Amino acid sequence: MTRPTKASCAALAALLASAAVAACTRFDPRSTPAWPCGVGIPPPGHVLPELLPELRSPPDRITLTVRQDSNRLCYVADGSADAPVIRVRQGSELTVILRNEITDPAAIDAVTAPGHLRTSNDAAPEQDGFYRVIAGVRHHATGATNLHVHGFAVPPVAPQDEVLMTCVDPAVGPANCGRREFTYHYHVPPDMPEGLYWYHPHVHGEVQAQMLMGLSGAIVVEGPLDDARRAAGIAERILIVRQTQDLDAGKTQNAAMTGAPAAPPRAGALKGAAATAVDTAHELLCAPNSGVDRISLNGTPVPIGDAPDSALARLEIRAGSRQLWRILNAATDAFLNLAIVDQRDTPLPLQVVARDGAPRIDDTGRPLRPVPTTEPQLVPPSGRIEILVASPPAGIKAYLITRAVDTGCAGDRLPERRLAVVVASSGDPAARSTAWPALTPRPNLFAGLMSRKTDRERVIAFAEYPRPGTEDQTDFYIAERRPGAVFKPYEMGDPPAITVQAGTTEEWIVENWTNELHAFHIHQLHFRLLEVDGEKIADPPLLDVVNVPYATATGYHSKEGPVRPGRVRIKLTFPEALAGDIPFHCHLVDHEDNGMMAVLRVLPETASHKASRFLERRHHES
Ligand SMILES: [Cu+2]
Repeated sequence: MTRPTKASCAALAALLASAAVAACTRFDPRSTPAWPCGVGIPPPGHVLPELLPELRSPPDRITLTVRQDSNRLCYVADGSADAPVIRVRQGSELTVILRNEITDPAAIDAVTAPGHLRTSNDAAPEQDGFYRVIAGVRHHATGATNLHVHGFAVPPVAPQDEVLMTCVDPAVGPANCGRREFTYHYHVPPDMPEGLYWYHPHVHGEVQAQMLMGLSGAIVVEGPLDDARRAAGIAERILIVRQTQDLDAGKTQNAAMTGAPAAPPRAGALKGAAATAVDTAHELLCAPNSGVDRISLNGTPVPIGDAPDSALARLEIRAGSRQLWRILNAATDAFLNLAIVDQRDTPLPLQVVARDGAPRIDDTGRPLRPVPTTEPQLVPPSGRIEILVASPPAGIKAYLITRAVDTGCAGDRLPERRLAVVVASSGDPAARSTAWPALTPRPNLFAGLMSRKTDRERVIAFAEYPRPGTEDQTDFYIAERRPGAVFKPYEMGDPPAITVQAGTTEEWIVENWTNELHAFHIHQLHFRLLEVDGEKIADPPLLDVVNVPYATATGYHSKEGPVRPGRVRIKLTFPEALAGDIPFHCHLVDHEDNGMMAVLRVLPETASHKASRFLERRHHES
């Protein structure tokens, strides 16, 4: 097959003619010197390639090479630039050799380059009683990359999931990391929940750019549930939603406010008092939102607005049977709100069996029976959902859609979109009505969390302020609220914001003081979600990322202004096996890159602490 030259392709595409574009887009993921990230775009319904242990030699080893083709980046494995699904077994070893062959860091920098303002932004002023706000500075992309295995309960220590110090240098550009290749060795714990995880780069400051350019892939961690599922005849699909564009990258939004300006602090009353309040008067304002960002499903662009069914993935389910769909939201800032509907938009039931790689189980490890629901399922950026989908009734065409999401007045526009057509494939008369396998309870690493005593409660706040100066950019903050706290955007090398002892258990109230949604994520740990905006959650789910509702304007004035923050309450424990420096951050990665990140240090349990916990337990039991 002769391939079109890069120049002719670009020129033809630019000059119009859909036929010419089609000729240029014949999909071939082979990575070659001329086409490092392959050529063309995958056709709708593209099935992702898999790297199974039995196909690897040696079976526990994978090489991922990051290659670049102007403004695209790709993970190349076995010569293919189509990021592979990595499948591992609970309790097994996984080795990933990461090579960096990035040739043009400036192209990465350009993806999130800020615009320039005509009038400069002021810094948030210092005021008695309010947390001091320190401005951030722009990070220039270096082309260094690394690998985060999102959701993995492995230590935050090299050569496992360490992202604060471990990186690999580009082929061309600065050599800050001191190496162009790094070998990660992960010991997947036998009691890590089985389900859908994923990998992506985590070099602070350029995560968004590298992900938008193409770097992300799925990991399936298998265990006995998968054996039972296969035995029950339930087929599986892996669907990855990526984002390929962020129209607001680098842009500060400015317009009218949500509510009235904050009441000025009463002079004298707060004079000299330690800061205890969030300044809402100088926060980032509402934004009249521009366009709609592009997303893709398994690499195929998802249309905006009406599109023929032929532009969508066609997902067939054998009549009378069910499939397990493992769906990853690898978008940089787009939320998904998934539903399956018929042609008249009537929702069809689906069953949620897992979230964020954790099957739905109670605190003792007993599986919760999947319940059919027609409610749309919100999946924040980086979240995963695993659902059982029944074949549509005969003659009914269904759609996998994402419902519109209200992201707040400073957030992005997320209209409803169709992702795929769902049809029953014609008859296998012997089709069994497949039932989700019932399993014997198997406590995982986070079992028993709910019954543990809470040792401490903390309040963590999200805030965002326009960055002072004429660069069109925003500073984002995550900070523990304590008297005298200072809000400072995270920079590499910053000391830990919070230090805890391994073996302790805490509840965190995460507050959102901004006009848009944020997604709280913590590495290494799954937590239980207890409350959202004061409402208790039934069967608190085990998650590694949670949406935090935006703040709302209220009539009343407090010191913090006429604003009530969005709030979630989570419970988390810090296993000894995961001791180390654990990042937590917003997973709208532009926010993370621009400061909304911090580090939790988990100290190994001391002998005396262990002894006192033992005595405490004995006391409880007696
Ligand atoms: Cu955020």
